[in-house]
Amino acid sequence: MKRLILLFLSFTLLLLSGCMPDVRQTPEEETTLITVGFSQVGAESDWRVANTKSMRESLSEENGFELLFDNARQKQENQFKAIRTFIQQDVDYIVLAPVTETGWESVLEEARAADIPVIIVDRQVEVSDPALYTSWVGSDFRKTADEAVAWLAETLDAREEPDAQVQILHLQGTPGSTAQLQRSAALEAGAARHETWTITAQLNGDFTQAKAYEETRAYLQGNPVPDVVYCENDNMCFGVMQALDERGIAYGTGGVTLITFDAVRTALSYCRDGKIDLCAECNPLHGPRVRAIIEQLERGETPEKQSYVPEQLFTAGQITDELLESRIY
Ligand code: GZL
Repeated sequence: MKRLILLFLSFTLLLLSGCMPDVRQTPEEETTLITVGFSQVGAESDWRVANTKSMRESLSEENGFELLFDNARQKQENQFKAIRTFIQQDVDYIVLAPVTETGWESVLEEARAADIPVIIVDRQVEVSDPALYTSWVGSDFRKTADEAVAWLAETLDAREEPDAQVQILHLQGTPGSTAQLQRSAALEAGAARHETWTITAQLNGDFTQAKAYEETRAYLQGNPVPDVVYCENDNMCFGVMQALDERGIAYGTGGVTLITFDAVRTALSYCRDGKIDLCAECNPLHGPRVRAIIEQLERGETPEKQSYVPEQLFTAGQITDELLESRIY
């Protein structure tokens, strides 16, 4: 009896803490809704919150879906648990936003064995058999990052002393995530092409403002102020700004050059105000494409294996009040 009470209490605690995936409300035979289990990375950034909102709005009941959502709190283990729970609940589709690229073989094999199609969104998975997932929706991370590095090269070349040494502080996102791997590779390739560029440190900010602030604050206590800070997402850039503000260090126009990825509305407004020099967009609005893919599958059609969302670079001159008002995220 004691064990039963303990079991009930632990299940209740898990449920109340939000650490459990949503539970299917209607048995398969009693609903016409398409049941989708969505394993989301977490809520670490403004980008992630916008991504979740886009998925919820597209995979809504009024659009014919029952969405079971799980927030993995940036832990792959939690995503494994969520996917296995979705399989047990016999969902019609699984959507996975993988926290990192590796380690997905066995759980995707389990989904395939259960005959549940898996759609990958945002970051990519590294699997031996690409048939383990039906389709992927996301960004061309490397292309956008190469464009951001090219912008930095052009900007530095236009300085009064184009051959002066450049110290670059690099704030990296979650290690092993596609966004981190590709954005880091672009900067490292840029530094290899420009002998005056030095990446002074690569700090892991885990795509969060708090960790980026702590790492940058500690870095500044023992190192000279960098010329450039390359932030692999906006929330880490906000943390860097916080640390620079604390020391009264100017940034943006006339100060430390700040480059950031995502281009959420807050970052764009800083960019318009000359506080951030470049915002490289990373479009989180995957919901409509995932809905379209599922509807294709429901019609017996074969969706594209990969589909890229549109994005661009922003500098101050392009950012008007109208553009800011028009932004969905
Ligand atoms: C990019 C996405 C990254 C964002 C961050 O597609 O994986 O994760 O750039 C988010 O804001 O945390």
